[in-house]
Amino acid sequence: MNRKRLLTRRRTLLLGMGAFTVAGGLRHLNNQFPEIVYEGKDAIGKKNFTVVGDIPLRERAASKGLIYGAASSYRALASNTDYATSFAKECAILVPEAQLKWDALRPSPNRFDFTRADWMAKFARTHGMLFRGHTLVWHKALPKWFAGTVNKRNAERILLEHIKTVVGHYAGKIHSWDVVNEAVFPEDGRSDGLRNSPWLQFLGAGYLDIAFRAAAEADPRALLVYNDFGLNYQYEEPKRAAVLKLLERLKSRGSPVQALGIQAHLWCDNSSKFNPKTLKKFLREIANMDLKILITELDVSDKNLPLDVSIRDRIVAAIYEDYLSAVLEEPAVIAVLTWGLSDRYTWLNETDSRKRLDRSLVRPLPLDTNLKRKLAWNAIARAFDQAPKRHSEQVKSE
Ligand code: 9MR
Repeated sequence: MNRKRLLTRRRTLLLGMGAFTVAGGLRHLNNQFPEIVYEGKDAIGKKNFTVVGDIPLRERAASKGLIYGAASSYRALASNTDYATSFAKECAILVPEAQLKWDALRPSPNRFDFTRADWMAKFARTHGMLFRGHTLVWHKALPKWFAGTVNKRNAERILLEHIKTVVGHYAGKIHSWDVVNEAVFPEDGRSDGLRNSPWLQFLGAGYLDIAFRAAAEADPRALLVYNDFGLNYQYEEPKRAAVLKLLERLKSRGSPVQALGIQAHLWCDNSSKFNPKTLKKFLREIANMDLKILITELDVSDKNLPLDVSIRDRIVAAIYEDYLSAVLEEPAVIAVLTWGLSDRYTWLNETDSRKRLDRSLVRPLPLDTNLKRKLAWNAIARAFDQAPKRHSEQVKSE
């Protein structure tokens, strides 16, 4: 359906007390309930998201040369066997949601604790899943001791030691590493678009080169990824431009970045629309730099949607399908990971919940809290089923 028809077929959802149409926006009615208009394909309409068969997502993806998987916490996998079973059934790759971050691995400046991360690596191996690393360099999830210990004089040594130890620990056993996470933040006002993070303050822009080189040295087989958010929506053009600039700079200096990770935490409101054309053009530009692309943290927040679960699930599913069918047209996209698998375990219930709205739980992921497949699962399955087939040599794996 073309854009014009899409607009004319726009469906309006009216909530709360009053009713008025918002052209392309979300507005609060006397601070009560928001009104949403989602202009995606048949979002609230007739579409029933039919899927053929009950083949799990990992197999549907694999049949197209794609990898599907998800993030999980250690606690969820280790404490809930039904969840662990669903995870192994649906996912071909596991990324620890927190257990490979500095605050998890570094209880003190001189000690590394791999206990939980190793448990997860073993879980992945036991169930024939790839294992993915997140993340070596980030301005968040730093241990308490970091601020009082790391400074301009020792930052390079400490960073190199961290990368050598952690990447070395999983060398040959890991699919890919988010070497640097979220280093671009045009809002900080620098001409190169880089975030004014502690690493930048200690080491200058060269910290990214240092990190990618050290990671390549510690594990020449892992795919080395630059990972970031804010790359999908139309208004995020400055961030896309700054990320492209960063990747070009890294490549021109011979730093071994091999892929872009696009987080894709999506949400539902009309000011946040993605334009498939713009998005695909960006993906092509990345691919033309000889980089692979991974969708690393996909989920769809329903916090602005009405209480009615059936409406929420349809809109969330429509966004999954619209987004994935656009990005999977780009052959350089080799993997899709959702940031969680079941609504029972999602960061959005902690940080972006409906607490101030109606206190209901959010439903951003493919399985519900009882591990039942939702329309979002159907939408992902449909997008994989429709995706063009990749050539197997494009997918780097163990
Ligand atoms: O989902 C993660 C949450 O459980 C952690 O508390 C938090 C801090 O470590 O990180 C969350 O994951 C983030 C990811 O590491 C980077 N992109 C944004 C994710 C959601 O905040």
